Amino acid sequence: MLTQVAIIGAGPAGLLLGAHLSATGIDNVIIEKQSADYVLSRIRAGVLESGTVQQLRTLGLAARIDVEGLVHGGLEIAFDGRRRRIDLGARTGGRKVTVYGQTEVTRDLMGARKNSNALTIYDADVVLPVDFDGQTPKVQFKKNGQQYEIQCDFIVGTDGYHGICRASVPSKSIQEFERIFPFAWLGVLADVPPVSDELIYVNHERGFALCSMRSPTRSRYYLQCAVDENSNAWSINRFWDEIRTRLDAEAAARVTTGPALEMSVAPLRSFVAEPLRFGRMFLAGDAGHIVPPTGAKGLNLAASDVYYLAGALREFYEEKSSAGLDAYSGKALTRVWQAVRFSSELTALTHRNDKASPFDRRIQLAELARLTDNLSVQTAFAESYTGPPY
Ligand code: RFL
Ligand code: PHB
Repeated sequence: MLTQVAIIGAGPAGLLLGAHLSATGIDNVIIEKQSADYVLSRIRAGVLESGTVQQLRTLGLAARIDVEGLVHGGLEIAFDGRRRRIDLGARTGGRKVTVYGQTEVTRDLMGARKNSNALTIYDADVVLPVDFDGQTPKVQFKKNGQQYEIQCDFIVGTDGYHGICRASVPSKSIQEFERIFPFAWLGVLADVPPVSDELIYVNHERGFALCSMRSPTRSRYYLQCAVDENSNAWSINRFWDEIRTRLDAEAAARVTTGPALEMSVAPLRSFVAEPLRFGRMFLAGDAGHIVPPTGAKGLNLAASDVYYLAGALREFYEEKSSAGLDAYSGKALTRVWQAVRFSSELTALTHRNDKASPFDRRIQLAELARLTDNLSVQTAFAESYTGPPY
């Protein structure tokens, strides 16, 4: 097989890149190790920056998001028994975020790809990027026991944190930066109305909590828990009790409980690989970097990487210029480190740290008061939360 760009991984990063390339007539193939149904069964992100939504709109893929997406102009931060609103729109000259599940973004992208001629190979085994340090890179894989090879101009690794692309780079050519947080999130998805129209980020002595949503009838809640927490040890009633305990009385009284559609534990980690280019192979999305979910940046960074890379590939094919490809890694990493900084800071601000002294706890509360009382601090927060323009 022959193609111009071989994309490894059909998560949101791979599918969005495929959509951009197909829209500019660049031939591309996506190779995914899971089935399409499995990819759609993963419950993940929920908050989209306007740049992410704008990309889907430009590609003509926002019909559903424009109807079903919930545009949020603010959020609440709860601590010390009180709740304070941050007006994202007012602090940023009108920038807002859209609550729309990653599952739905993926479904929209998959649907569009199905209607185009672009090839997606699901259930591929032993996927391997090879010869990306030379002029003729290839992707090898097995499907139904048969071996295949795709020759291409470029390989893009959008195969997530555990993928094969970053792992295929010789260790001397890559530098990795990592921070593992000493806690995790226990998440529940439930078909109950959200506690509020906007998200509530809660700092409580017992640990962080987050009240989020997917629609007016579907809620997403998270509780800070131990890294080795076993979700089987949690009944849904225990979960709801703990959510109510971490909320103030007024908000707690508004929590609607119900059975869990999904309950799972996610670790919190920051990770960045540098660079994001190795000869004719590029990394984008979680394959190159991970942030703790607190700042809702992971999917949005995957989208900004793809925006830069798609533009660079278009420039390469249409204008015969490599300048964009040469600049990709630096440009993407600049934005990535800003998001890593923001996500780490917001995690430290909102989570319980068992090693914190009473002094540290007082500083944390003072920081929270500074954020919620001071408009210039809110402006800096709101700019990061809504995402700087590309
Ligand atoms: P993905 O989604 O992991 O997709 C990678 C794809 O590659 C496939 N793959 C392979 N394919 C072929 N060969 C191999 N060897 C392969 N190895 C892997 C995988 O099967 C998969 O289909 O990465 P991508 O596309 O870069 O997308 C990144 C996002 O999924 C991720 O950053 C977000 O979900 C992070 N995240 C959030 N991001 C936000 O922007 N806003 C949020 O509100 C938000 N909330 C979250 C989150 C992540 C969470 N978890 C579970 C870590 C909340 C949670 C709880
Ligand atoms: C979610 O709805 O899954 C979500 C929302 C906001 C975050 C993280 C996750 O900061």
